[in-house]
This record gives sequence, C-alpha cells and structure tokens, in this order.
Amino acid sequence: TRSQKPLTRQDFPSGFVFGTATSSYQIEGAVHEDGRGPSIWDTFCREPGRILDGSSGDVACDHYHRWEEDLDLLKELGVDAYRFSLAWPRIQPTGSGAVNEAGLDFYERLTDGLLARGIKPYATLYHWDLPQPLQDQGGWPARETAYRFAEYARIVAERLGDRLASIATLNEPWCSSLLSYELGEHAPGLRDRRLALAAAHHLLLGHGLAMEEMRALGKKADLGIVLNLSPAYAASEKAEDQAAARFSDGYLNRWFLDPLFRGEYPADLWETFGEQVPDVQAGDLDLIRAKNDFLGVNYYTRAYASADRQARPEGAEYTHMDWEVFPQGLTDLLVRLKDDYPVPPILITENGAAYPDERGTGSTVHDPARVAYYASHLAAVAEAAQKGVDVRGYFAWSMLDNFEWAWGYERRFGLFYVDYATQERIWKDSGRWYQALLTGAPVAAD
Ligand code: GBH
Repeated sequence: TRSQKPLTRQDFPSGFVFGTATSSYQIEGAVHEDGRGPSIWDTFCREPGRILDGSSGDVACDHYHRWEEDLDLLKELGVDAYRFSLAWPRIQPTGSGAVNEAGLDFYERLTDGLLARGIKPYATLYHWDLPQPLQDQGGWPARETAYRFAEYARIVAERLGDRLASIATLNEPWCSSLLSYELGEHAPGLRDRRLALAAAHHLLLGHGLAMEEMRALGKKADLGIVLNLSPAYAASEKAEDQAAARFSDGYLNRWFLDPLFRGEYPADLWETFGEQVPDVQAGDLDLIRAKNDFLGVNYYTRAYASADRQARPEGAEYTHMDWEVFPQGLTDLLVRLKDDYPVPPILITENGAAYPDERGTGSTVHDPARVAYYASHLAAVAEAAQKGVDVRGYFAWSMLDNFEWAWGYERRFGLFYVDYATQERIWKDSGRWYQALLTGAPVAAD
C-alpha cells in the first residue's frame, strides 16, 4: 500500500522530466492560415454524424494566435517540458514536395519561445492530421505514404533537430490504423480490417524510414515513438475470458510492440487475422525495429476482457469517457514492458482524465476527481520506478481543454479550463495541484 503523504519530486528518479502535452489539430485552429493544406480531420469533421457536437478544429483553442500567452501559462505552471505536435499539412500542404516556410516558421517560433522560457520542447511529428491529398492517394494503407512521411520527418529534423529535446515520429499508431480504418471512429472513418492492418504496417514502416532519415542527420534530439498501451486483464480464470484477454493484448499492444522491439508480428494474431494480414516486404521489419532513444507510453485505462463483451469490473470508477480509473494498470504495464521487451528508457507521454468541469463563479475551476486521478497515476509511475523500470518523464494530458476528436468539445481533459466563447484560459485545481508538485509551492486556495 502507498503512503498517504503528498507526492513530491523526490519520489521520482533524479532528472525526471515533468511536462504537459497537446496536439496540433486539437488546439491550433487557424486551419486556413499561412498556407496550411487540408487534413483528413478537416474532411472527417464535415461529414454529418462523425463528431458528437458537430464541431471541428477550425478554431479550437485558437492556439495558433495565442501561443505566446499559452507559453507564459506553461512557464507559470512550472513544467520542465512541453509536448506538442507539428501539423504536417502546415509544413507540406499536399503531403509532399516543397516546404511551406510559413508553416515551419510557426513551429520554429514555438520551439524558440519554449527555449526562451527554459522549457524543453518535445515534438511529435504525426498526431493524426494526415494531409488530405495523401488520403486521396490511398492514405496509410498505401505503402507510398510511409515514404512521404519519412521525407516530412527529414524536413523537420533538419530545421529543428538541434533545438528540440525530443522528436517522436508517431502518436499512437493503433489509433491511426485500427481505430481509423477498422473501427471507423477516427478519420477517415473506414471499417475494413485489411486496410487497417495495411495502415498499421505502413505507419510502422514510416516510423522506421523516418528514424533512418533523421539519424543520418546527426542532430541532438532524442528520437522515438509513442504508443497507446492498455494492459489487458481477463475477467475470470475461464478459458474464454483468458482468450479474450490475450486477443485484446495482441490487438492493442503486441501488434505494435512485437515488430518494434522483436522484429516480428505476434504469431497468434497473425494466424487469427488470416487473409487480412499486411504485405510485409523484405527488410521492412529490420527498419521497423531500429533503435529508439525512448519509448513514449500513453496510458489512460486498462482493457477488461471477457467473452461477454458487456462485463464490467465490480466497484470500478469511470471518467467522463467511460474509461475505468485503474492506476495499478500503469505500474503493471511498465513492469511488463521491462520484463518482456528490450525497451529503451520510457516516457509517459500522455496520462489524464476527462470530467464534466463547470466553470463556476470563482477564479479556479474545481476538479477534485482529476486531482485524484493525477495523484494516483503519478504514484503508480513512482512505484514502477522503484520496481526498477527506467521511466524518465511524465506528461499530463492535456494542458488545455481542447477538441477531443469524435467527442468534439464535449469532453474536457485540461489542466486549464477553456471558455470557448472568449478563449479565456482558467486555472483548474488540477493545474494548481500539478504546479505545487512541480515548484514546491503551496496549493493555492480559491
Ligand atoms: C489519446 O488517445 C490521444 O493521443 C489524444 O489526442 C486524446 O485527446 C486523448 O487520448 C484522450 O482521448 O477505447 O474504451 O477501448 C487515447 C486513445 C484511449 C485508445 C483508451 C484506447 C482504450 C479504452 N486510447 N483506449 S477503449
């Protein structure tokens, strides 16, 4: 059992990096500015019924115009690092060819603005905003997209690779493949497992090719990839529940971990998928298993697996996403990664929770459930470190309430509340709590 005394930086390994994260399409807005081309999310949001509240990222948090103010807030928050993503369609509006300098300039200003404030810039190259013209040519199920991605990666690393502390190629390839091409919940909203598995393979290949391009430049930034991982627990000892857990683990985790860290796809799922498996060409898996300087892990919840798909764990607590609050899963996941794979140092690149926050009348938004979520999950990370996992950083998702994909603006994950009518940013208790952990300042009362 964990001690009840509040966490401090001393509970984490020395040099541990605390930050917070966002992504381009979720916060920037300004979708038509400075030569940005359309992405698959611009298209998807215009299709009726795709987004819960019918919204889009057209304006979002207007961060494209408010970035300096937002960086000042980060400084006040006391983070060591900030994780953001670059919009490929700002940098190459059609996904290939000449660089749109105005687009790249934005990320250069952002990077320099972070450095000027003493905050380490952690970049992600692809957080789901694929240039629409590449989707028109087949999207991730087309092998060519992997080569286009590697070219884009080189462009960014060439310009910013000595100033960025870290470059992650992909955010959550599970989401950009299976959730997008098989489950149909994310852009481009297709329902075809064969396409989804081809997409997953070409995302991984794109990662491998991008790593090769970027390594060749010899820049200072650490290079790696970010996966969403959910440890799977069987609802019972029954064989069919155990089998469901093994499938979940394969589908969510091993389909990406095994090629990246063992150079092979998991045999059990390969067999299950039968004719739908991807076309893997000679040399692909050697590229995919290239050395990473870090593995980014996004953790929100566990998978609870049973033959009866409706089964739910007894007494469980859920967030506004209907995801179970299960901090033990984060410790278990990290220990499992250490035990089962030759993983590089780990960063928790996302962790956080949505709750239906109300602005209220005070100067701070009260979000006690989110404070409790952060406290328990940070304790879970500290526990994993004590158990010998080489975990070196933690990024709260998210800095700001923002465009929550298929949920539009109906779900709030921020440390800061965003009043979308005015674009005002308002501290939440969770933001003050994180600030107190990071700076040692007392938690301010409202
Ligand atoms: C992240 O995706 C994204 O990187 C980020 O942009 C987003 O805002 C944030 O999460 C919050 O959604 O789906 O019920 O089977 C996380 C996606 C969430 C996918 C948990 C797997 C497992 C539970 N992951 N999910 S469920």
